[in-house]
Amino acid sequence: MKTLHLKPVDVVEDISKEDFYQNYVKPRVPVILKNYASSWEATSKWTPEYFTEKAGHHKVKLYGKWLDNSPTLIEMPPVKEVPFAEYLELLASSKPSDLRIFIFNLFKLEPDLLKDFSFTPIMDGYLKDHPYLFFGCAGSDVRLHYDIDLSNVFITQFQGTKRFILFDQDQTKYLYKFPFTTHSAVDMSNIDYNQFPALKLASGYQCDLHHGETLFMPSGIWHYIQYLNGSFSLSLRTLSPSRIGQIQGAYNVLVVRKLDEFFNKFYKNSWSDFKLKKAIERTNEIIKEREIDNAL
Ligand SMILES: O=C(O)CCC(=O)C(=O)O
Ligand SMILES: [Fe+2]
Repeated sequence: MKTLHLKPVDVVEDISKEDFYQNYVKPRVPVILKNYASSWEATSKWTPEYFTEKAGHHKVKLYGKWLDNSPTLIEMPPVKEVPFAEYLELLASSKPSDLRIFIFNLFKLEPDLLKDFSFTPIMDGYLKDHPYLFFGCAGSDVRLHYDIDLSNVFITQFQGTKRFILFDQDQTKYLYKFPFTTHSAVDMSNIDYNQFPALKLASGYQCDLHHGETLFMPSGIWHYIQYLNGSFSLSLRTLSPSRIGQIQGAYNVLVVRKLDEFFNKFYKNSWSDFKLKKAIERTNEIIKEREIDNAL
């Protein structure tokens, strides 16, 4: 990733609600919060062994590498379903694997676990019914995307380290976004600059998130994530801070996604081809415009 322009993410120990709002929420700047989860029992309690004992019998759906499917698909089909304990054993073994579990609301199955953390009152508007867990084996990654509902995310890391690459919404023009989705066409684990040259113009952030730390990802921020070793995260969400963001988020979920599903069903491969072609055309247009501006 040598040619990407990436700067570090701010790190703060403690911050007041007001300063957090003014410096990070409002301007949509990501930040690592060292102490967001410092009073949580979860940071010492939650291990693969603990989850195995508590919830190992539940069946979980495992997902593989996104590029093994059509890259324009929003919903990836699971590759298999296994007892949670079996997956946790693989995760803890440190063996490289693409297998992940995402948007997992284990708390519906095991509500006791809700006692192990709290919604840290640094911000209002938590979506308290939607605490999600994300698990990934060593070497797995999460494609470059932003969250369709445009919520803010507080993502707390457990057991290992994850690397994040982030881009503000104003960088979307360089990121080969598929129309009707919030996903990029670029494989960030191995960027093909011949196919996606505009990536060289994008500027973003990079950070590594370690056990017990929380990354604040503001509404609409693009994120690409690599699991450097087997680990998991808890993600807590709050509504987009602006009314327009809330309406746009609801519209994305209720209208844009549905249209994409509809066209996928009816036009299948030609719809995917169209989306990829558009993603490339629109972004490369920006490069052409810049070249023309520079030549004038
Ligand atoms: O950490 C992951 O596996 C994905 C997290 C993510 O995309 C999110 O919280 O929005
Ligand atoms: Fe996400």
